[in-house]
Amino acid sequence: MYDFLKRLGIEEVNSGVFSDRWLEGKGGEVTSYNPANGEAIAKVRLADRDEYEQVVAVAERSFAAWRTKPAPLRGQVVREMGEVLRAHKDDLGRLVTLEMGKIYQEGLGEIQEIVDIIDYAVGLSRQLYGFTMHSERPGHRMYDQYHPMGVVGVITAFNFPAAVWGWNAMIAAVCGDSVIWKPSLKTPLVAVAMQNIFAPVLEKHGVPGLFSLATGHDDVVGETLVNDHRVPLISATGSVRMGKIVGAKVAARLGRSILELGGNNAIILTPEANLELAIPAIVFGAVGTAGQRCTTTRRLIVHESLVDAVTERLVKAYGQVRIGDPLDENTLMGPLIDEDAVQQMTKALEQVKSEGGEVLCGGERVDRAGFYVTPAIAKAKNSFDIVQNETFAPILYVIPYSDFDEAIGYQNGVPQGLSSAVFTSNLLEAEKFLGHQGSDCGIANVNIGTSGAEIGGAFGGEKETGGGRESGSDSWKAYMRRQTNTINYSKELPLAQGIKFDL
Ligand code: UN1
Repeated sequence: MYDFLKRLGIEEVNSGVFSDRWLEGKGGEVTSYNPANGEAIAKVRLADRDEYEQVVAVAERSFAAWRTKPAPLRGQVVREMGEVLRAHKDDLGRLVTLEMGKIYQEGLGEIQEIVDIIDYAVGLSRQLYGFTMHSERPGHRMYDQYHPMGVVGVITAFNFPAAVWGWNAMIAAVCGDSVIWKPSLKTPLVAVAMQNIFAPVLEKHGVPGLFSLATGHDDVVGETLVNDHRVPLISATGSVRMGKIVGAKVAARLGRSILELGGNNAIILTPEANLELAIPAIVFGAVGTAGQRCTTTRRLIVHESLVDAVTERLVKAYGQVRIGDPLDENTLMGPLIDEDAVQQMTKALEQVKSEGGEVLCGGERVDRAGFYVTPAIAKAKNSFDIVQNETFAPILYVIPYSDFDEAIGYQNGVPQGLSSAVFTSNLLEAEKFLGHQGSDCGIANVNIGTSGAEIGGAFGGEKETGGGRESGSDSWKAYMRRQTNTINYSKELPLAQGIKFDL
């Protein structure tokens, strides 16, 4: 057991169930593996239904107490969480790397996203604005306000095992909500560590159950949480397949959901692109996090005049990507999460060939323990079935175009709509791409890549990406209930719309 794990409170066997204290975890256990060598790191015990019930009951009570604290005071508690997070940043970044396999710089970057969202949330706690409107009735005042909503269920994926919870939990906390976290069973230790470091702060402020943890199987914890009418909002990140199930179940009870599902993100490279910017952006976007971000660049829509030169440069750059132990600071690409991910990548490359594409480089398994592959580039058509689907692996499909409208058609011609980018120095192309007939994605960038969004913006996408928005801008509104208030300070009772109702 590494020393840094002990500093995060991780033991050989851990409970993954926290209400306002650690419960036993009676729903079996999972082993967390290090994808860099396939070895077991530690075990995590899971929630059974009774324990889930305990977690929800505490979350409801915590909400009832927490919502009475003025929002700026809630912000101060969140600020203190930022202090403990900063103190543990290196250890947490290392744990993200150990358990998920992204390189250490990216592990740190992920924790930094939570530090940043905390700073954002602290400022937000003095805002949470509603508008005031002018009433049509004399002696009346009308305004809208946002109230805390309740218990928020946060379901996260393995690829951002900490940050996605952080965006949700910190915003929910300043909004006055309590949070139940159901983490991925591939990365449960990160969740245990996060709970460990924040618990003393919450305890100190008398709300030990504000953030709780219900690690468990989908059919025990997942289903129950999603169907639970005591949880008015479910924020779920993961595959389109998962999102369709979660979205339908939450909608069936008329609950609310924030869905952040798959992406199929493209960069358009026009003849007026600055390739000195574009090439590193493409490589980072496609290869970073071993292609396991929802914002990963999966398609390169490139003008036909540039295809040969650009693919040559990319193949050369791919040959220089240092693949290896993600904790080694020279490494640029770590392993995939597990064996299944390697198989999915191999299958996708077989399929692109069978559909008539050509693999230009990569896709081989690296001969060492762990789940390492070489990143791949394949020439393809946008219409290929395999190109229409998100494969969570470092595969970049190169799709030539001749006319800019055709490029935008390809960009939009997939079921998903998360992130998109164009590289061009041509103002008309850039503006067209950002205009209403341009990119149909939730994120559209000019001269930067598709991944690595800042927390200050609203994060999420359209179509099968699910339509939810998390993180910055006014995403907080989804975590509160909205109320319109009209106050009559006159001595009359005028009705709206000029209606007379004389008794
Ligand atoms: C995700 O992959 O689920 O924009 C989130 C990015 C990161 C977040 C990705 N800030 O790439």
